Amino acid sequence: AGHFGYRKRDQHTWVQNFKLCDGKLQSPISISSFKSITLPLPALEIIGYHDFLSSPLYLKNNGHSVVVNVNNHLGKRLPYIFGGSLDINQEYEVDHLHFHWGAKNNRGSEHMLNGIRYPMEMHIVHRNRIYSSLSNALNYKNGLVVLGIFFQEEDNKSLYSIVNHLTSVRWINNETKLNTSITLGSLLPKNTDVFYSYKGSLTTPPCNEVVTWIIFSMPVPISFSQLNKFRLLSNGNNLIADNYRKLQNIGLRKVYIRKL
Ligand code: BO1
Ligand code: ZN
Repeated sequence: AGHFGYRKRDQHTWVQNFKLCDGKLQSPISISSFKSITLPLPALEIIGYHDFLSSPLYLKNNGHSVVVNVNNHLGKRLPYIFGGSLDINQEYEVDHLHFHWGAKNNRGSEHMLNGIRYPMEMHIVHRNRIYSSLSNALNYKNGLVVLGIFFQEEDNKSLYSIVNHLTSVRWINNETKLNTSITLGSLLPKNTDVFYSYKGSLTTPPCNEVVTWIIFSMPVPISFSQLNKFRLLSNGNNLIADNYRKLQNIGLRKVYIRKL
C-alpha cells in the first residue's frame, strides 16, 4: 500500500488506500494573487540557510522523486525557519528537499500561480521542532511547513551540484554522495519577501493535512539542459517525470499573501 502512481487513473485510486487523500484541506491548489488576502505579515526568518550543509549529503531516487536528506546533521543545528505566517514561537527545522517536474516545459509544478504551471517545483520540507521525527509530526496539524519554490527556464549555476549527480541516481533506490557541499540559501529565489501561505496537506499519500504551505512568488532559474537531466530519472518501469498531483479544491480555505 506504499505504492502510488501519478497517471490520472492512478491518482483517482489514491483515496482507496489512503483515506486522508479525500479530505477538505488537500494540496496542491491553484493560487491567484487577486483572490489572496494581503496581510501585514512579518518577514519569514530563514536561519542557517547560508551555512554549508554538513557532508556527506546523499541524493536518492525513491521512485517518486529525487530527494536530498538533510536531517542527519550530527553536531550541527539544522537550518530552520520561523516568523512569516507561522505561529509565534514555532520553529521548523529542515528535514529534506525534493522535486516535482514535468516531461515538457508546460507542466511539472504542483501549485499553479496566476494561471501558470512552472516546469518544476522544489519542496523544502520542515518539521516542527516540538516533534521528534517527521513521521511523528504527521499526526499534528502544526506538524510541517513546506517551502514551495518554482523553477523557470533560464541558466542557474547553483543547482549544478545536484543536477550533476542525477546521472548517478537514474534508477529507483540509486543513491549517491554529493561531492560538493551545498547551502539551502543558494536554492532559494533572490527575493523571499513576497510569498503566499495557506493550510494544506502532503501532496503524496498518505496526504496528511498537517502542512502550512509557503509558496514564494519569485521563481528560481533552471536551464533546459538541467531540466532534461531530471526528465531522464526512472522508477524502473517509467520515467518519474510528471510526478505532480492534480489540483485540489480550495474549498473554504483562504490564501494569504505577504508583500512589501
Ligand atoms: S510534499 O512536500 O507535500 N510533496 C511531501 C509529501 C510527502 C512527505 C513530505 C512532503 N512525506 C513522506 C514521508 C515518508 C513517507 C512518504 C509517503 O511521505 O517523509 O516517510 O513514506 O510517500
Ligand atoms: Zn513535494
